[in-house]
Amino acid sequence: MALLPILRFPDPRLKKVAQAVAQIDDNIRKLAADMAETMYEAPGIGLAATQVDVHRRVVVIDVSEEKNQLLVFINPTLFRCEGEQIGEEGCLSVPGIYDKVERAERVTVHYMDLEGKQQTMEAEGLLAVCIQHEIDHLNGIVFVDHLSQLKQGRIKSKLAKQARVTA
Ligand code: K1U
Ligand code: ZN
Repeated sequence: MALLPILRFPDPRLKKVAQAVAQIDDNIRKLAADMAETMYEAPGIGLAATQVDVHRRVVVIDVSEEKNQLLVFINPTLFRCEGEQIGEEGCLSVPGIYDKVERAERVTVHYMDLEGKQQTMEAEGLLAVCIQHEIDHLNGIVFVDHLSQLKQGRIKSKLAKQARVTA
């Protein structure tokens, strides 16, 4: 397995729309394993392939306390969204920035598992938020795109300042 470098906002590659996976092969299995290792090491509760500059529709998530409930979603699509919740989000591509985003409270997601079987999952709360956040990444959307232009400008300045300090 390998740790993968994570793209930082506002890298334009985060805006690419990922392509569907036609078939699960060794490349996709290795990508999912490397993404899981990268997510756990960061640490984070989710990661989309877009964030590691691979533009395929692959997502890994683990919202468990013990970090032992890895979920791998291939070609996830939101089938049903119900209710609303507003919660604080972070993003491994936007380090140190947290802000409130409105999301659906409950979602039904269709996806393929690593065996190539079509699956349906119902999720609510943090898992539902994380699924929506990661599918946004596959569509080239970062959580800060849900914030006002004013906030986006402030976040870009803050990240540029951080980058100068760490350079
Ligand atoms: O997609 C990502 O960048 C991962 C992101 C997922 C996410 C977090 C919060 C709300 C929605 C989606 C993260 O994992 S940010 C880091 C984080 O939330 C966290 C880190 C350590 C422990 C617990 C949470
Ligand atoms: Zn993110």
